[in-house]
Amino acid sequence: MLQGYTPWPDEVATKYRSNGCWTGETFGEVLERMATFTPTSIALIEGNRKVTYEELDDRANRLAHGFIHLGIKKQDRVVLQLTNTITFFEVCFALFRIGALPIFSLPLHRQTEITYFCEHTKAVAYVIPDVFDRHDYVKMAREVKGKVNTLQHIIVAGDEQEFLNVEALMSEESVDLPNITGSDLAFFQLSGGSTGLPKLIPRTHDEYLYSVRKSVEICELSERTKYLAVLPVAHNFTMSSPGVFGVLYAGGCIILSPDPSPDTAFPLIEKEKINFTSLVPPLAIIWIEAKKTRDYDLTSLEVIQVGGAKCSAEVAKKVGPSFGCSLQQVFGMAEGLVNYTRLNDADEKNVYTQGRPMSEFDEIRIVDEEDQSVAIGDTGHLQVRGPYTIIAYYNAETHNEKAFTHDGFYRTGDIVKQTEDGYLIVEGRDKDQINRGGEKIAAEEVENYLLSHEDVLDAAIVSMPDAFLGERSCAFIISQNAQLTGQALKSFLQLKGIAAFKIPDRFEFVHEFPQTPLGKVSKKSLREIIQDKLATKI
Ligand code: J2J
Repeated sequence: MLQGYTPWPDEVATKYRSNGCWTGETFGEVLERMATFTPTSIALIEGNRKVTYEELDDRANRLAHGFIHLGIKKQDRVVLQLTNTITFFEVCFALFRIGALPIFSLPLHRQTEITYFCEHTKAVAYVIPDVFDRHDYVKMAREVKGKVNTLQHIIVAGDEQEFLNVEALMSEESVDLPNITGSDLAFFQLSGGSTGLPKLIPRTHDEYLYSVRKSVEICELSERTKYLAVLPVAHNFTMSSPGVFGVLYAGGCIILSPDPSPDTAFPLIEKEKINFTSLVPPLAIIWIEAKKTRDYDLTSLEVIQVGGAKCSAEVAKKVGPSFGCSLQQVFGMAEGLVNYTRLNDADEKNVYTQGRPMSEFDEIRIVDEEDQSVAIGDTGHLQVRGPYTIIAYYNAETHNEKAFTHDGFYRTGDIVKQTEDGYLIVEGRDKDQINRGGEKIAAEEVENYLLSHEDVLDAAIVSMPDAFLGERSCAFIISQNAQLTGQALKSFLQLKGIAAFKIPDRFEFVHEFPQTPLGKVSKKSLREIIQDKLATKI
């Protein structure tokens, strides 16, 4: 058993097996099955390159053999930071086949985050593109490798320089692959987080495949699905709700978009006759606007999902009419629970709610400050337990005590209310997080980076409302250096190497922070201060 991983209690596992949620199948087996049933169907399209199910299966196998030759073993951790490419899938399924555990980092993560993922998991390998979006990942990997002594292999898709090339690792020489079962760990997802450093979410084949299978059913994916992946495939939404894994499970075709802009995505929709895609709310706004002035045939679109952050009713109302398709709201989390509006729901549901839990085995509770259930229709804190919601983060004992209840419910940190017929409406959040158009920022993480600046005495980050992104971040700073500027702090954070979306949008220099009656920093008051300033345009 991997140290730091809390396995499912036996009685819970037995329950989810006997009620049919967990089938024992693994991701490696799913691909093998699809390669047998639909060998010549196209699984993936990236630019002019197309890969069939049989080819994907074969290349994942050859890479699995290559990884074994390299010495990567079952349960070894591998930080995977690939973009929306076919290679992502080859590496991913190769790792699944040998039971090594990918940590799905995002393309925007930089050396501070990657170093942490590698150190925290004692990763043996790190897989990267050479250059993407003008960022040199090889250079970054060199720096990370210099700091992390467990890291043995840097594997590059593209110009590998002194490191290893993915393509060259593909091996014809067959070796025995380890036995992988449904209850084995499959990978780690990243939590949006609220405290300290990002938390890692361990997922088994059983639980994740259940969420994929259920999502496929609800979203009605089939071999005729043509899914455009515009958001990063490594994110839980794009990966499994129903996402790219859902498409592969259903035998459909994934079209990989290198970026989410309408100028890239619209021509792909026209050319490949895309019928399903997933967006975050700000992207939906951009697409709606762009549609007015661009003349592409987008009539193949059947469903546009919007999730990751609250979709305002004004935007939600426009999606269907703008694209002549259905809107599906998705309210999910990498920790588990996913809610969908259903494809045959009335407009009112699609526009005003964030959907309802996907599984009849999802147990949700909406509670007050004392963990007591509130009446239906009242607002409260959302807690959840179920067949695909984790019961503990990896290696985070102290945090787990707070994040989960004694009876195994996950405290989502979301404030919601429920309609009579079980639909959820997201009203807010009690976690110390900023949701910047779907990208999550853990306030404390960024505060700690700021506190490492010699002139910063204290830092507090809060959200400020934004018409486009929903929220942006504002850092309140206490410093004795009157010369210190927001720009200097931005450059400091950039140099430190953190994802760009975490860099505060605005800095406010103050002499003290407002306090709560208990003497803690009152983030509520800080939010009010910045809201007032924005309202008066200071
Ligand atoms: C309001 N808040 C939302 C929504 C997520 C599917 C879809 C999204 C995610 C995701 C995901 C929201 N309205 N529609 O993993 O499988 C906020 C909530 C939630 C947090 C989780 C999936 N959809 N949110 O966004 O782990 O605060 O997952 O707890 O990144 O995003 O963020 P994340």
